Amino acid sequence: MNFCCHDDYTDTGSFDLNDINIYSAHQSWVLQGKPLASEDDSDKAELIQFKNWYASKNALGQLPNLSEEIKFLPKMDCGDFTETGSFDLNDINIYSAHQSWVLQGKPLASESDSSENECTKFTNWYDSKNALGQLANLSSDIQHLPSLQADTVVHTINGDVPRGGDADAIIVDVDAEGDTAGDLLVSFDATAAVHTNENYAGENRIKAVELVFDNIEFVPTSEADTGLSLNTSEKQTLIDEQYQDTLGNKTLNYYYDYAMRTDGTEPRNNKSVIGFIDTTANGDGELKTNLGTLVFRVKKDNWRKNTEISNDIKIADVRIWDETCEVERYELQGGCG
Ligand SMILES: [Ca+2]
Ligand SMILES: [Ca+2]
Repeated sequence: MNFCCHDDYTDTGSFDLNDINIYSAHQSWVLQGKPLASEDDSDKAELIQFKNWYASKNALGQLPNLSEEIKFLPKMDCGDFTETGSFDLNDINIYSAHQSWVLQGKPLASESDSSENECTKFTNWYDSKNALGQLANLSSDIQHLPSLQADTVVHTINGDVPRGGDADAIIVDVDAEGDTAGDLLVSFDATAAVHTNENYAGENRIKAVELVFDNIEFVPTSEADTGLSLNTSEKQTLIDEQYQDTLGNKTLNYYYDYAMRTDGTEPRNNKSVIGFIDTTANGDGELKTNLGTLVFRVKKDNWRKNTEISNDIKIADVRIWDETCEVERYELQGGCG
């Protein structure tokens, strides 16, 4: 999910009743199979089709007046607040309640919520109002909040996610100071991985990651000490201690034979791939949001530049596998548009 969208359908820079009416009507339009107001609309853009349909229903008194023009349609990535893969009544209730929460100055259900993330604050407030019978029951959990076009982050239940993912999805750096001087650092924002299959219906789990370098060789100093470690938002792990293949063997996997490259297209035996296999030790992979930002560290004795090719340290290819592990299923996206 890269949130390259927003939930201000009138483009006014704020949430108001028009937006709720549009959101709610749009959902019913989608559920009805996107009926056209007239046959002439069949080759028009979806926004026009919806606007004309709304106007036709409004003329019949079946939809409320709007005081602002419809400028954007709800998009699944942003407008599916429960992340169930479809628009439903829960989403309408969340959208509507969120607007009233914002208008009230984002009150907290309890003082102890002040250190919680924004999505949790709203969820707890919603629950407190629901307990009083003032807001409808939800049958799915709130996963992220509505956002405005100017917002640089989207508030999710796991914290804030930059809109469009991290612009520098892969950052390669060499630690210059202290005990770790000379270590190779690779930072990878797992939340910026967007599934390439539009019909993917999985849970956005990442099973495995391979990073292909053009001009770096990795050098194991011993079988036990791979020199590789991995930080996620929750823990630091030495890769050789944590990750095993399906036979229970350690999977450092430098892929010596697999990774022969010269300029990123032609094979050459320079040992340039890190295989980071099985984020959950033979499980189904880990949720992108749980992985957060992965930081790989390669100790200074365990890598060297192949200056024959270039002095630049760079990653040529990123292969991110989903829980099926059958084909490459994600690509990194930074920024929108
Ligand atoms: Ca608006
Ligand atoms: Ca939903």
